[in-house]
Amino acid sequence: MRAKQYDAVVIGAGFSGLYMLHKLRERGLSVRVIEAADGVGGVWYWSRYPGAKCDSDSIFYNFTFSEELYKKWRWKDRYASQPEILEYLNFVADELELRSDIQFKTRVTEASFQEEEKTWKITTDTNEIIEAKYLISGMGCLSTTNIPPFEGVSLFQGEQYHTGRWPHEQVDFTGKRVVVIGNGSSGVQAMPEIAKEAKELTLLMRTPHYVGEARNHLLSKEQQDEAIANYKEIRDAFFTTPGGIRMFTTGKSATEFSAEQQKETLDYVWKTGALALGSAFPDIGVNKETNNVVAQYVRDKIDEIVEQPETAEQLHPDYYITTKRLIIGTNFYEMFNEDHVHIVSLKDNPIERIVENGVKLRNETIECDVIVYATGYEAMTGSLLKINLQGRNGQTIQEKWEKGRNVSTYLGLTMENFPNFFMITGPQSPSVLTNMPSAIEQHVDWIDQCIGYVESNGLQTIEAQQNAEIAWGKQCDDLANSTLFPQTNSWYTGANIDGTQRGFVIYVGGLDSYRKICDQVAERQYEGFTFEKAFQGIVKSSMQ
Ligand code: N01
Repeated sequence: MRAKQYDAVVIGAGFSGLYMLHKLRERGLSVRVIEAADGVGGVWYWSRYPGAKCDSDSIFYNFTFSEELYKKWRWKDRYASQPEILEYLNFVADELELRSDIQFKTRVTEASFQEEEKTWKITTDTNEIIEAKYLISGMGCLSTTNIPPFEGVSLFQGEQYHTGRWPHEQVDFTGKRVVVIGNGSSGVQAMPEIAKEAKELTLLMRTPHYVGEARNHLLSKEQQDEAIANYKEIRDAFFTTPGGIRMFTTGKSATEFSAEQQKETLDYVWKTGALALGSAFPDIGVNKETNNVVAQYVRDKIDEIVEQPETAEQLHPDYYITTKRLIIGTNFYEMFNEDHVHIVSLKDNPIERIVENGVKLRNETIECDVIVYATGYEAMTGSLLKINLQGRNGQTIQEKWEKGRNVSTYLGLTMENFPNFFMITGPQSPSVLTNMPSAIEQHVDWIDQCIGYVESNGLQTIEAQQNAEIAWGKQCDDLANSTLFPQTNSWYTGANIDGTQRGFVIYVGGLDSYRKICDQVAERQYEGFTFEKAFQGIVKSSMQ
């Protein structure tokens, strides 16, 4: 079979893939985006569970690279719902006329670097072979769903759904007994909606989490106009803030305030909503005292809201707040005051298996008609490890990363032995600690510039140097180890997936600092990279 040929193949048609396609096409390259779904949207195509919303203020949850595009769109809600975000991404695809270069219903199964031709040979599940000089992953960090390997899943006689692979048709919970496994962002958003219909709703909870208030509301015409008028400020936040988003902050440690002032500040955050529990006192991630002030505030709020003291106690989280992804919700704690909503702690009573009529725990069986797995994702590395990706000399990514236990990248963007391969929001970049569109724009812009450099210098390949990769890994580890993050087992550390424990693979220094580092690497003629030039052999940039 004759291979199709493109300059670049991009995997995934979510935020990352759409913008990457647009940039490379503007550069005059031929690009093919390969997408498994039958529409654009990435994770927002699949996560159709009830209550699914973003938790960044929606005015920041969009592209800012084009003022014209930004100003053509108006968000309806403070936090955009999944249907609205999907609508937005379809709008982007239409405005930029992207669809003709996207191949839907196709999954990349294998990609291997061809030493002689200096190209990537990409194989799909539709048995196509595509060759491209550049291969770019736009698969994101949270797209491969985690369904824990419970025994007996196929025996269950009722309905079963995963929040990250929700059916397109509305699921009717009316009069049904529903079990939800998991109370991360997805479970917390879905449960209050499911509780409105279900006869009984039981949360099977492994770890209680901190849930702040979202305070969603419709945006008024004035608020929409203001967002549009503030384009420059919004874009500025993408560049100059650690999270790529403007958040409320006092700019000081909680320890600099009296107990009354701390409470006043946190009352304000609770009343106004958003993820600001994590930003009100910027040392929350490094100072145990500050951390405990905010954590205790949430525990007190739980006691205030939840009427049954035993239930409130069960819901008390005890890890350092923000070391697992902070969650915001609507009516989450209030929901437990309803007679038909129950909570079962899995702490001393773990799930043993799924049975025909429900979930068998060590001490009891919870009978139900529907099981909702809100059990999250094989975060950070899952999607990349699913593809048989082979770099130089046939080295696979599974080998390089020791099946996810020893992740190693340069800047979270590239890897030694994998020339001309780029990751958008890959591990060891700021990714999930930021407003995702901000991180995506920065990565796509950098990759686009880098490809421009390779092309304009007549180079065949660009590849991370081993020493640059080692130094980057150390920088990421040192930064993470100066915070409280590694002290908690979480999906940040891969601890949610059996056997994937791997340390903390996110750059915690903030998107603003990270951007400066990436820009500096580019300004220094791609410091830390090696290039190959046709007929002239290998050219090394500095940092050798
Ligand atoms: O997944 P999660 P999620 N037995 O991994 C539990 C983004 N997101 O889909 O904490 C029993 O956070 C697990 O328990 P534990 C956002 O970045 C954003 O909710 O590991 N329970 C946990 O309670 C978010 O952080 C939005 O002990 C098991 C839950 O399942 C990320 O996606 C909306 C289990 C999984 O929580 C993931 O969120 C939704 C087992 N074997 C998602 N395995 C926005 O608002 C797992 N659990 C933008």
